[in-house]
Amino acid sequence: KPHIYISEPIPKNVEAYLAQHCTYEKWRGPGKISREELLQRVSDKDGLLNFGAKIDDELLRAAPRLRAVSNISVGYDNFDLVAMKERGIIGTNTPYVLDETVADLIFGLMLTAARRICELDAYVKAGHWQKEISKEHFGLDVHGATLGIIGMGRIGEAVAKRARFGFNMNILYHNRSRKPETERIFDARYGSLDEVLTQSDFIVLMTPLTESTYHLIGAREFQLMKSSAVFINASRGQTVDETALIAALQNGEIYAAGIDTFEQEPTPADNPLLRLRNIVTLPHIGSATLKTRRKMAMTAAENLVAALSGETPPYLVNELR
Ligand code: 8YV
Repeated sequence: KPHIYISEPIPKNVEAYLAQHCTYEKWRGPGKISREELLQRVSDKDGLLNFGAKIDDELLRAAPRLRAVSNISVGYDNFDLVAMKERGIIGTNTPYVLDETVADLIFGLMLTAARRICELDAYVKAGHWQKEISKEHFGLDVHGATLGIIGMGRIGEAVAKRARFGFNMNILYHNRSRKPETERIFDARYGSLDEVLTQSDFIVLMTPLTESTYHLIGAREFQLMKSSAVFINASRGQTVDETALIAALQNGEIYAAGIDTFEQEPTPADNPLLRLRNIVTLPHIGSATLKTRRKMAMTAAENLVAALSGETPPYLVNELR
């Protein structure tokens, strides 16, 4: 049986499934496994069930027997694809199971930022609601507005579905390639990046992090946005220049933002972004419902078992095919 390392607590049924096919060691906490500990633990393993750790030369050198890394995530920007390919390491992810859950959260951020839900919740709880609420507390409508989606993958489409059919929004999108079927279903219009930035009331960034999307949204892009725009990022923090986001929110270049991901995670407590009124912040929980995280763990386990038994895993990442 292959010997694997489980670097994150997983549901019992997933562990039981893995036990049928592999021998394993697992991280028992407390907290997240440190880099040093992980490097030690993988030294005699054939496979790794991974939660966000960087899979690079350093780790691969520390793990001479390693044959497969299975991410419990759809994103795989943590894979050094060149280093993995060189050594023939199999890399897998967990698409599909989290699309609707992440889209729910994105909608939550849109509504929360536009209607100022967190800000006004804090206002009421602080006992400030002593007089009538007035214009200075009012927000923006989500329904009927124009939504610009940058990165029309599966999650982008799940957002478009909610926007088009639940909120009667007009959909504009930018993507590496045009998607005729998506345009037909959601009555969506394709535009250049700049067209999406200038014409949208809500901008949802949902691209994977790659060399070409690093800081895709920076000072120039925020300046192109409407001053009434609401910007949402639930992809990866590094797709946005966080310093430029802070400036845009402070200078009124945009109305508000909602973000689930930061350039550095966990974000430092003294990040100036956290002092701003017009931003809603979350600790990277896009896929974090009990049900979806269970499904992601099982999908990742199935990927790993298949990879280590010589089959093509269900979700081998494209670049490593
Ligand atoms: C992950 C995510 O759970 O799937 C992704 O890409 O961002 C989350 O759902 C998180 O990145 C941990 O690896």
